[in-house]
Amino acid sequence: MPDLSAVKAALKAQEIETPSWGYGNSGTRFKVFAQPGVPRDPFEKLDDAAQVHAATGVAPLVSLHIPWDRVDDYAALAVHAKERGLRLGAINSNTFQDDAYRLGSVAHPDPRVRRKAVDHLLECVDIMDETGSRDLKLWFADGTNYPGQDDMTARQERLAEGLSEVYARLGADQRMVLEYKLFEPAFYATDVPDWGTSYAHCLRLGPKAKVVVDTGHHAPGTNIEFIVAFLLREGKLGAFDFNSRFYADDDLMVGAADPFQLFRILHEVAKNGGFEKERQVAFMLDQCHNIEAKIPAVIRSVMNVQEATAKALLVDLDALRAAQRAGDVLGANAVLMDAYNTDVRPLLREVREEQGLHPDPLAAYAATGWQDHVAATRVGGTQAGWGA
Ligand code: LRH
Ligand code: MN
Ligand code: MN
Repeated sequence: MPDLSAVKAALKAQEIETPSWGYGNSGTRFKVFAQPGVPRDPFEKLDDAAQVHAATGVAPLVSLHIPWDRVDDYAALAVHAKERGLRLGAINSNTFQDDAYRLGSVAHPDPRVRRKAVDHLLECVDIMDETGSRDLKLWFADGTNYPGQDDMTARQERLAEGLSEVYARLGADQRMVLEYKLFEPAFYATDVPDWGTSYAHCLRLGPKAKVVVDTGHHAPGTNIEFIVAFLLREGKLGAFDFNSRFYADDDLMVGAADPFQLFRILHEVAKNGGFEKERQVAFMLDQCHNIEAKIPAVIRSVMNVQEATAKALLVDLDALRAAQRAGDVLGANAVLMDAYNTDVRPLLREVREEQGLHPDPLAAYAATGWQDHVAATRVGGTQAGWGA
């Protein structure tokens, strides 16, 4: 059986990164429902993220999205974070919301548009220098809608060229993490559609380039844990963008749609050493809260990741391996299911109490009165960034 004190230590050491855009108003292309008290600028987003960290104790990092989180003074933003016990996490680039990007960004046929896109990515690295962020997170909306629209091979060439220019600009401790997505907004061919494409680019770029697995970016039925296991084996898993999906890139709370899938993913992480700090796997959320209250939704998401992590850490690996060696199909499956079916909530309550935290993060947050405070004092909250 796994050593319970080691499980607890791992749970206490876990760091989950929350997205600045999860605190802002968001919606679908049909409607954005504004909520009272939503942050009006990146400083206030950090104030909200600090509430999540205070309640859970495991969410000290916040990802930024540029230009949604553009400020005059990033060093001041980093100080603001530090004063609240937070650190600035990944800098997410945005090469998808400008009119110039109609035919793509780094893979665009026009070199002037490619220059603009690469310049934006370089600016993001400048921002990382100021915020102390380790990761540049890249996702490209690039692709084509119609067969024949552009040359797929030429687009790969342009993408590789842009990436290598940005890679060369990274500092010694900085990384580039490349996200893939099968669909949307391009509907015929996406330029980085899958982990294999991302992996191939990262491999050519070098050790500072790694793959991001966004759990909402696959075809239905994809075995995401296989991808995770493969990338960990190759030392190429850089980060997760956690969220849940029922249909497409739904960006719902992680662990809401399929907690079993989240467990299976985190089991591969646990088994393959992915929770070890030296592996530098970033556990980020990438989700939006369109109709539910935002801060409690982020807290719930953090708790869902913690619960799935606890279950993954409770898998009896000795028993699992013995059953696997013996060819005991049902026995091996039962070992996994035993861990998954364990109610880990009492364990997590204990872990939190040992950390000096309230055992119930949602109750802890509700008791702060923060929601009423911000609803009364913040007028005119900003949108998360899209859906206007
Ligand atoms: C693209 C994506 C990517 C973006 C974020 C807002 O679908 O997952 O990570 O930066 O959404
Ligand atoms: Mn994402
Ligand atoms: Mn997405």
